[in-house]
Amino acid sequence: MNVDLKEKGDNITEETMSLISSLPSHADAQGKKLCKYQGTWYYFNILQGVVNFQRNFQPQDTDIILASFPKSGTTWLKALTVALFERSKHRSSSDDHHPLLSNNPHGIVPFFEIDMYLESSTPDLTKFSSSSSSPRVFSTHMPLHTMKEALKDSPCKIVYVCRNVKDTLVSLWCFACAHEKTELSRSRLESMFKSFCNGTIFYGPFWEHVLSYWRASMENPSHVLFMRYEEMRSEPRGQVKRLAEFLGCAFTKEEEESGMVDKILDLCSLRNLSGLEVNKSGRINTVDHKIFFRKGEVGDSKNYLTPDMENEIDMIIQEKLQGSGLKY
Ligand code: PAP
Repeated sequence: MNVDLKEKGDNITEETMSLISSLPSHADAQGKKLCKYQGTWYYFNILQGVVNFQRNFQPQDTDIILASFPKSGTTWLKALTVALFERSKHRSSSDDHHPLLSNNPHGIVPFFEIDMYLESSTPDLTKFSSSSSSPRVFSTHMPLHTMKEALKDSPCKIVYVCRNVKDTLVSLWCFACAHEKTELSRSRLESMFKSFCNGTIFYGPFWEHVLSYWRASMENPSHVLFMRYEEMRSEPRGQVKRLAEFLGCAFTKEEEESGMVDKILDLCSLRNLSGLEVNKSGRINTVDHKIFFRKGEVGDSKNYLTPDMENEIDMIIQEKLQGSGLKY
């Protein structure tokens, strides 16, 4: 076993270390090591979370899994899903007991591999109740093929949110710099751009990720819902209604007439969530809640990527998605 693979503070078992030593690996521009497992690049500690999840997760038929490539709208999707299921319990969005007012969406809907299964192979799932009004809701950045065996043909519902690749890349860069409390540096953007394009970025290749969910949504639309961040921005009412229908909690006519759709959208808006005390000052793991909220603008990448960078990404995506029916 190669002990050098082990990074300080990581909870990696001997067995996983031995697995890692058999996998392709590389270091990112910061020197942090990643390995390629089942077609996807993971930091070593996160791979432990993936393996723990694969071995131990027991799905329930009513489970809901919110999936995404990082920086594609996960926080928003989590908030909307929580708000949809909580709406019967909280008539008013200013209700002090609403979970979104006292917790960040990531604290309410944990990631399998980054939160729940990172430190423990058998996390306590008892706090996740499943009742007819609120099923268990989890999230992940893993591609669908990595979850397939663990889900054991469960009819659980999976919602995938996808975002324009260039905006995703810029959002990732801004997040990384904010997390490390460094200035936005061009060299950092360029190195992330390279690993994004050659597929070696954390959770990459992007195209494999998005295609795993896209194909499943085409084959089985009642199992996988494919959403787009840009459509959520441009027609939020239609998209939140679509989400509610898929989740089995469609808005009633009375709810629509009473303005419930807009109430949920207001509660979950970037402006509202980022202004809440819990999101201005709290943190989850080592991440300040506030850095999950930035601009939320469609097309913001234009302000940072050069035309050459944009062309290169466009060409790669066009080539990789060819024939899939998925368009950007
Ligand atoms: P994650 O992968 O770390 O969970 P994720 O929430 O997927 O991050 O993506 C963050 C992006 O969503 C940020 O985009 P930006 O960097 O281009 O601004 C963030 O601003 C945006 N975002 C967060 N919350 C919301 C929200 N409530 N509505 C719209 N966009 C949001």
